[in-house]
Amino acid sequence: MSAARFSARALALIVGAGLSCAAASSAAAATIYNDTVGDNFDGNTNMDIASVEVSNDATNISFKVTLNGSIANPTDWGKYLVGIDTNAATGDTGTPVGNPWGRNIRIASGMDAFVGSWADSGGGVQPFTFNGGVWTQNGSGTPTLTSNSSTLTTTLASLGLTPGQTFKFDVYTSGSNGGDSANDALSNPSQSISNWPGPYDSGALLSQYTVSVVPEPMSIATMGLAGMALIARRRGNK
Ligand SMILES: [Ca+2]
Ligand SMILES: [Ca+2]
Ligand SMILES: [Ca+2]
Repeated sequence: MSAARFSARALALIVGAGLSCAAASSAAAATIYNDTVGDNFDGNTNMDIASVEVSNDATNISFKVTLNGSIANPTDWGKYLVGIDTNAATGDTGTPVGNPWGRNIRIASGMDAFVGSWADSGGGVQPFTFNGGVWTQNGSGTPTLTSNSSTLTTTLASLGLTPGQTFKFDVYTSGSNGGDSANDALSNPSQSISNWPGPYDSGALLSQYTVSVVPEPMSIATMGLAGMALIARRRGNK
């Protein structure tokens, strides 16, 4: 076997392995965070977080919120919220309202991004970022609903997030009134509040997620083409 032939074969194996890895990793990685069941103050099972699964691909991030009971009509009035803390030195530190939805919920280290969502009438998802004193809503979406879960999907960009970034967050259930607080908080295994207005501060009880670095479909294709071109060129030079 000539050296040129060997290196072309080796390169083909390497490119092939690279493509396999890229194909596998383009499926979203997921992290599951479990909460105590039965820890919410009012006993409504549609307010009781059982777990939250976070995943992302190159463009989007998803929070699948699973509740301890039905969120379908007539218990479709729940609001499912995500508070994100990307930097301990920035964010909304308002008291008791540290979010764009007027809820009596805050993160002591400043909420930097927020997702508000509801399940009734087909549901809705609203992503926000906080930038030096003002909350901005960055588009809107629709949750994927099952009888006991709501998956909130939005772009990484709509929350100011980038691949490789690690952030802290909490997920809250809340009611229909503007001043309602966190009936349940994912990152607190004990009861969060004792009445609807709360207030609630996640404080240091936060979860953590690192945005997976996933190749764009275009870069996978480019990598494959570049590899094949290199092999063809080497074969031609043999
Ligand atoms: Ca719970
Ligand atoms: Ca912050
Ligand atoms: Ca909890």
